[in-house]
Amino acid sequence: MNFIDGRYVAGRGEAFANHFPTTGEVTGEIRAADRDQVDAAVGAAKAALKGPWGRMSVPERMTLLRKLADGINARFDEFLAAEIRDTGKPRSIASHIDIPRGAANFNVFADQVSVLGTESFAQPTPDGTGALNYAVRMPRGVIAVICPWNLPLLLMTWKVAPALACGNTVVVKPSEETPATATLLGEVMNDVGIPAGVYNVVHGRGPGCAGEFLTSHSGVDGITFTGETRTGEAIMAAAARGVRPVSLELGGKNPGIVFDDADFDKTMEGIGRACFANTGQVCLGTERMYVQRGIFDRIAEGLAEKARAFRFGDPFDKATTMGPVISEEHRSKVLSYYERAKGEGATVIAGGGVPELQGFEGGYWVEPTVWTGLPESSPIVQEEIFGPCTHLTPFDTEEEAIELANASPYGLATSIWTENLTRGHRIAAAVDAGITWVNCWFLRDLRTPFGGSKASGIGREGGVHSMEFYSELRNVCIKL
Ligand code: NAD
Ligand code: 6OD
Repeated sequence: MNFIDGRYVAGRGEAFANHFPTTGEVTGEIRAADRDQVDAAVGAAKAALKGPWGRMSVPERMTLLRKLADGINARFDEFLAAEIRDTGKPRSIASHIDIPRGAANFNVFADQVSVLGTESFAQPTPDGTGALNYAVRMPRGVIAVICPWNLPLLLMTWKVAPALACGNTVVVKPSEETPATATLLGEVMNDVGIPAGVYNVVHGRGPGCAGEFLTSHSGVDGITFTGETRTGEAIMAAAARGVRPVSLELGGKNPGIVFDDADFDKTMEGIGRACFANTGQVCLGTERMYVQRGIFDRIAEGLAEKARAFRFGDPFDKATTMGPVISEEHRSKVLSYYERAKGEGATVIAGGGVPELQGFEGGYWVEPTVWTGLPESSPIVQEEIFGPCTHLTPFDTEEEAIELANASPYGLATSIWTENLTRGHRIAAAVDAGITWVNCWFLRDLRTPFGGSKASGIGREGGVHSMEFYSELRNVCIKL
């Protein structure tokens, strides 16, 4: 159901089936919002800016944000089940990452807005009186939030929380693959007393559907998007009409760099997650590994062992450690790269196919896969696959590793594995990436700038950087 102006309404647009990726079975029908319903959602969000929400003090908004975090935690199991049914991800992941972070985002941005200041300048004027300049921070207005399917609640609240903290209202368009948690959050919004129209959800696909109706709507004052780079280009073009600000968190083909002196066990634990966590469907994941020649064989074999050790199955079962990919369509895409790698003569050191799973034959399963032996020009090494797979290339010198890492149109994230921290700092400065981890991966401090370089995005969110995007500074000059 769409959630517009505080009420659930059936969509009047296209209807399509929602699937459980673990088995492929149909779990429900999604009725997309049509253009009029998107218009109604934007209208409700616009009107809410002028209602009680627009008059609320920062402490009042902070209190509501904290209640949202508490509200998610109070219904943790419902959010967990909804996320698992939409994505098929194991509960070990959803219960440790998706749902806790979905709640934590509201607390973090409640904290952030509490210390948000502006600048002021006082100086004499030639007539001897002086002038005081001060900046005031205003919400931008109605923010369109367009989200992907890989970490649905986490990535949606990562944008909704700071947008609300700054006093905006939002219209969310979740991925058509994962509508459930955004919908459920509407109930929590009502329960904690968020005024109607502040949080709206419209469902549907992107091009020619709810996504495009929303981003092209003239009532939208800013657009924040997480998803593929190509979609980001379309959204940026839509935002150009009306000169609306955009924040784009896009795709990646992230390199990991392992040096001979790396701590083997810690590196294996880290790169095992970086390559395979969430079935490889993490934008920060490592699909290109560069490994110094002296440790190459050990790392390759260690990673292959990790790949072989995953347990597939029912995501609600605590023993399951890897789920399927999100959809039949995405599986076809991932498997097309698996076939291509074989065709190009890759050495497949683990996986490369589809696991045989009794009882889950209709699900969208792929094997975690490790390759070596392809040239850097191969699409396997150049293009974002977004599956549980990685290609390993040996290198000899630090300079060579930097050159290989940077030979990509993307620049989202990298991880560097070495016990020589001087080298860690040096390489961090030389690699084109918005986020560099040294001897860790996806270790998050939500106050830090998060975003990509090159084709991986525009802008930074996180901490004060989110506040900058979701508010506008206006200057006032007073002649004293
Ligand atoms: P996607 O770009 O296909 O879709 C994302 C969202 O955009 C969906 O809600 C979709 O319906 C909507 N959309 C598609 N076309 C649109 C259009 N023309 N106008 C308006 N909305 C439109 O991405 P996905 O397949 O859902 O997610 C996977 C991608 O997201 C990967 O490329 C991944 O790297 C990227 N991603 C990036 C980050 C990051 O922080 N940089 C985080 C997660 C995922
Ligand atoms: O941790 C986050 O805040 C974040 N935006 C993670 C993105 C993960 C991409 O798949």
